[in-house]
Order: sequence, then structure tokens, then C-alpha cells
Amino acid sequence: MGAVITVAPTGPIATTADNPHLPTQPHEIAEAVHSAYVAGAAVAHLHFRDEQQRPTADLDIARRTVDLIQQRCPILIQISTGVGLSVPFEDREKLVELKPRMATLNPCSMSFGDGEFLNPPKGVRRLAGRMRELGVKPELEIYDTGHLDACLQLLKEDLLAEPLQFSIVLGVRGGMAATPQNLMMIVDRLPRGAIWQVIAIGRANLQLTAIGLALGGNARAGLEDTLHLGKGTLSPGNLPLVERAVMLARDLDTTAATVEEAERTLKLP
Ligand code: KMH
Ligand code: ZN
Repeated sequence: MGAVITVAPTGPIATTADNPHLPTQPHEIAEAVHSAYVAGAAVAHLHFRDEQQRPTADLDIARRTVDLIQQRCPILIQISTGVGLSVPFEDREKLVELKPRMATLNPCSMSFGDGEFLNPPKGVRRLAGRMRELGVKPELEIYDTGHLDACLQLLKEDLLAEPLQFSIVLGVRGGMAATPQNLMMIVDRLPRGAIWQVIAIGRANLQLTAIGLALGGNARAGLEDTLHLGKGTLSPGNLPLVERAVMLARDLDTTAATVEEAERTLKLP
């Protein structure tokens, strides 16, 4: 089966002042996701923005965006419960009530650039339990070595079900640096049968995405993770980044998984 390519079109931080091609409104996100699907993405990782481009957990905006995507294509929906640093955890966790196929679960609090990313232990346990009840598959976001241990503890407490699905996030200021050594260290420690992808933030996006694919992982692409195609070149949208990831997968002698293959690879409930 091929590598699962996830498109992350928007993210929580950049605005159109940083890259004018960033999709922020529901119909823009839906258009970007549809193009990514046609290019080979099987999963859409979604953040939402209000009309002022501020990150939001507003359920109407989220529902409208998901509906617009589903009218266009059958891509698998993954909603971010990370949402944005300014949005309270209690609002973020409500997004899983929309019952997407997947949602992210950020297991620990941390510094995040100049801000703070708050994921209190009680809230994380409550959210993990609710996702399990609703049949929403958590993608576990590992920004540092101890985050993996926190997830394994949740597994022991029966708040997660195997196979665990991880994103190894490299390059956030406050988490692990974007180095191949850090990637290898986490990959070596993943439990048997785990499913994983690299999220490489910023400059090392291309190199670490390629290493992840070469090691047998899945891949994520889009303006959430890098605004650039190369040094000093803004990406003119999400599509070139997705096409690049699909091409990397093909060059490494695999394919981009279809939606049906991705459902099987990710063992979605
Ligand atoms: N923004 C990335 C650093 C989430 O949205 O929950 C990690 C991420 C997590 O995508
Ligand atoms: Zn995200």
C-alpha cells in the first residue's frame, strides 16, 4: 500500500500577509483541499479561521468547511484540536463532536515559539476518552521525547486503542529541533505496529519529509508546515507542496495511497 499523504492547508499561525495564497475561509479551504485530493492527498488536516483570519473552534465555521469539502471529494477529514494558541482547550475539544474520521490529540503543554500551547493532563484524558467513545481516531502529536511516553501512558489507561497513529513534529521552537537524529530516535521508540508521519516545520520540511518517506512513514504537506517551496520562494498555494510530496513518494518507489488504501493503512474505526 502507498504512503498516506495528508494536506495541511491552513494551520493556526500564518496569515495572508505571510503568504497571499493561504486559504483561510471555508470555500478557500475546500478548494485547496479538493485540488490536493486530485493531486493524491487522502487526508485533509483542518484548522479554521474567522473572517479576521483568527484561529477559531467555531462549530458552524467548522461544519460549513467540512460540508464544502465533502461536496467536492471523499478525502478523509482530520480536524485539528490544536486549533490555535489563543483558543481555550475547552472550546478546542468540542470540535470532535462533529465526528470527523480523525482528529489530532496533543498530549502535553509546551512552549510554542513565543507562545504557550496548553494541553492540561485532565483535559487531554477527557478528550482522548471522548474520541474513543465517538469513534474518532486520534493522531498523536509528538513534539518531544516525553510526549511519546505520555501517549503510552494513555494507552495503558485504555484511553487510546492500537494501532497508535503518530505525527513526529520537528522544528517547532519549544519542541525537538528538525534533525534526522531526532526523527530516528523517535521512530526507534515507537511501539510495534504504530503508524506515523513526519511533520517538518519550516526550512527542513523537504529533507525531513523525504527521510520520513524513505523510512516507510507517511507524509504531510501544505502551507501549515512551510510557506516556502525553496529558499526565498513562497509557495504559490498548497498544490505545489502536495505535488512535491506525491512525487517524492513515487521517486522512492511507492505511491500516494488512495482514500480506500488510507482507510486500511490507518485502520480507522
Ligand atoms: N501545527 C503543527 C506544528 C494540531 O494541529 O493539532 C502541529 C499540528 C497539531 O498540526
Ligand atoms: Zn495543525
